[in-house]
Amino acid sequence: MKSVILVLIIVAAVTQQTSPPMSTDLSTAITCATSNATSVSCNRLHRLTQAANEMAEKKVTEMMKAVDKATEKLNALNQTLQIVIEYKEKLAGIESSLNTKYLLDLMHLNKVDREIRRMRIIDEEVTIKYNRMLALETRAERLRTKLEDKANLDEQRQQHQNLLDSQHISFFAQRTTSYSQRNTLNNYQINDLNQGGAFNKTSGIFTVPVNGLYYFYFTALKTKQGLSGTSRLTVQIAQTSPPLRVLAKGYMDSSDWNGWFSVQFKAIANLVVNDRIAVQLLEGSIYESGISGHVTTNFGGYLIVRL
Ligand SMILES: *[C@@H]1O[C@H](CO)[C@@H](O)[C@H](O)[C@H]1NC(C)=O
Ligand SMILES: *[C@@H]1O[C@H](CO)[C@@H](O)[C@H](O)[C@H]1NC(C)=O
Ligand SMILES: *[C@H]1O[C@H](CO)[C@@H](O)[C@H](O)[C@H]1NC(C)=O
Repeated sequence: MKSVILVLIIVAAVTQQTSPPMSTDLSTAITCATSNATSVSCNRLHRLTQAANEMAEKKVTEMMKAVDKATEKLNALNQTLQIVIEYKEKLAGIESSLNTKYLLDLMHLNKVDREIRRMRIIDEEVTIKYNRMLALETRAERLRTKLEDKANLDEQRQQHQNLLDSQHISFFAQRTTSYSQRNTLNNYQINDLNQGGAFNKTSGIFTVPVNGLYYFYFTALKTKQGLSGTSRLTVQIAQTSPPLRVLAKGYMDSSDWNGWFSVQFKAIANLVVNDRIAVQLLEGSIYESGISGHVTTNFGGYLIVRL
């Protein structure tokens, strides 16, 4: 009964626009429902009811379809939502890893920062060391200059020393016995001074050790005519290394029996290494008493200056 009324209401609603006013149809429906009428109006009502049922079924079907569609859409949305959720999770994961990476980067940056600061310190140290090196170089340069100056000074000093050295080439020799050989005066018995060792007292020869200007001197006593047989005495200082070159000569001629005459001469000569200088007796004889402390024959010389 209830469902019939509902159907009627639905029919009434559906047919509202095309049918006659509701009051007529509603009364007819109630009549047809209560009395088992088979009237024309009831048949019409029946047909209407059927049509309404069909339409309702159709509507229900449509609604079900709509519900299905809505469900599909909901599912699709749910899927989308799931995807979104997954994305969100993924994003969260990415964010987390990004955070981790950020922290790592921050640590790395801190490290880099520390490194930069350290390098700046090193850089400053390098600068300081570089400046120090420059200062040292300047000092080294000054020292070099000083050393050069010192070397120059040393050279000058050496030259000066040479001048002093020149005083160390000198000799003085004496004979203690008479001599009458026509020869180079040799065998000097006394030779206390022989700086530089250039004089050979055995041969009586002075061998020039360095180029330079030399001074020589000779002194001897002429033997009396009565003892030597001649009144003459001739001696000379000569460069005996050939060719012979006479540097100085002393000559004495006295017939006086009792007189004692000393012959003296000296020479300055510019000589070169290995020149040989000696005294030669050319004539007469040289006297020596042989008494100790009474020596009258001497030959000496020295380097004045190197040339
Ligand atoms: C959405 O989908 C998930 C799994 O795919 C399911 O667990 C959940 O119940 C669904 N939600 C709705 C409202 O359908
Ligand atoms: C000195 O002269 C003598 C005689 O000529 C010679 O025998 C001797 O070797 C010479 N001495 C030196 C050191 O040359
Ligand atoms: C209505 O009529 C039908 C046959 O047309 C019958 O079967 C039914 O019993 C009747 N009902 C009433 C209440 O008269």
